[in-house]
Amino acid sequence: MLIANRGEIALRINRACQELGVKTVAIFSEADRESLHVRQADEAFCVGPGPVARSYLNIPNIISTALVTGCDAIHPGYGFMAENARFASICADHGIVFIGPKPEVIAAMGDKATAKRVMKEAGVATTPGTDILASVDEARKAASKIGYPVLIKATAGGGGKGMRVVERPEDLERSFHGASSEAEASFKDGRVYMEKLIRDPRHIEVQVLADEFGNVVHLGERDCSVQKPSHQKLIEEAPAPALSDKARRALHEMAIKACKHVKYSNAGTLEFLADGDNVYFMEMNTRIQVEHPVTEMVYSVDLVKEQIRIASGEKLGYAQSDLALRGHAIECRINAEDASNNFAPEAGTLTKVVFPGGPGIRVDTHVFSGAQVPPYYDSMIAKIVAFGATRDAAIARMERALRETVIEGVHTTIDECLVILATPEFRAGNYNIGFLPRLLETQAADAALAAAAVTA
Ligand code: MV4
Repeated sequence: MLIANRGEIALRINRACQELGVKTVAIFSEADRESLHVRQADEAFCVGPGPVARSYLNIPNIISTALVTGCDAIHPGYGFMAENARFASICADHGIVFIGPKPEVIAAMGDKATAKRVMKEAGVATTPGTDILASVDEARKAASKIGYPVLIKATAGGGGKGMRVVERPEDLERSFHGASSEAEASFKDGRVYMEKLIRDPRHIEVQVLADEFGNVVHLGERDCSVQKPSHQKLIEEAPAPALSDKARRALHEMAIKACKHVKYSNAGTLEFLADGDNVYFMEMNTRIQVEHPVTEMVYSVDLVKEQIRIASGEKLGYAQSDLALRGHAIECRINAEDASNNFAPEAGTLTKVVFPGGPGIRVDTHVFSGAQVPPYYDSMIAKIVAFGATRDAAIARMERALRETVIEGVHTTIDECLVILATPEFRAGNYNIGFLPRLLETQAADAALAAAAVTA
């Protein structure tokens, strides 16, 4: 198998392959020559210089490496090629198995308005709203029918690009054109649609596994509401701490129904917004996600091994009733970023690195003392995952593990994670997508006051 990725997920995939007895081929950029994923794979080939467009996104170089080394399959990980339907079909054209769902399913879920329409057909709850809007006029009519505030979203979007909140009719025209031109500039697709704005929802996602014979299981949900103002997740946990049994069951059932409807195969995640016990489908991610380890810990599964088994044509070896949730797991993302400076990424040498251990702790990372953090890629350098019999036990373990961790040479998100874990809101499980942005505002105001006091 060729691993078309870098960093911790490349190591994660390599580990699954080693355990399954599958030989691996790593690819790397010139900036990643000394990286761990290169050393741990059975073979490794350079596919280009540091910038992603010339290496990890370089389709001809990746495909020729797979062909020259005789690979049967490519695992894309997350990011880069993971949700690229064209790449998946190029793999198929060359007789290489792409580890993920079929290209048509990737394409359908990648178009957010299409995904929503398909999910609605499947009987999944969606946010009140429209399909693609043809004009400002149509948008105006839709908004008065839905009721303000509304949200204009880019169909090619996801992650918040090309999204505008519209509070009042007089702002509609400007927001419609703003969202559309941002979408055109980012995705070369300016089409937008509209939804009712859900204020301060929680972001809850359901993990699914589906084989190529129509068998589908869910592996519960994760709460990923602790997000930076840039929509990047910082802390995730499983199960979601504040959800009624009824809402939880509805989420799981909708996820299964959705997968059967679209004939989904391989691992996937359905993202929902939760407003109290009302849940609405938002997007589907057709890949393994960064936060998959929290699910692995509470369901005792290896999601990457399952992906490989499914892609090689095996049936799921278990039914829903064989899967049981046990305990609680929390993940903190350790990024090479300055949390006190809008999480500005930092590149450089990690002069000292010591990771935590002990009961219930899992560390997924590709870095070590002396490793370089190149400037070209995502700033995440490690994921620390804590398991406990209860949520309180998992939190206590996470705090202990974060305090054991030493990373010198760059700023990291460790201290910010400790601040979050100590808040009454997080401890009570009482947080939503507005929580971290509000906490950061408070921290910035406190810092300004402290600076003023020093000056005085
Ligand atoms: C929403 C929403 C409120 N109401 N849709 C943000 C990124 C994109 N994937 C969808 N997003 C949202 N869609 C409606 N109808 C609020 C967000 C949102 C958000 C969602 C999940 C996690 C963090 C978020 C931060 C800001 C806004």
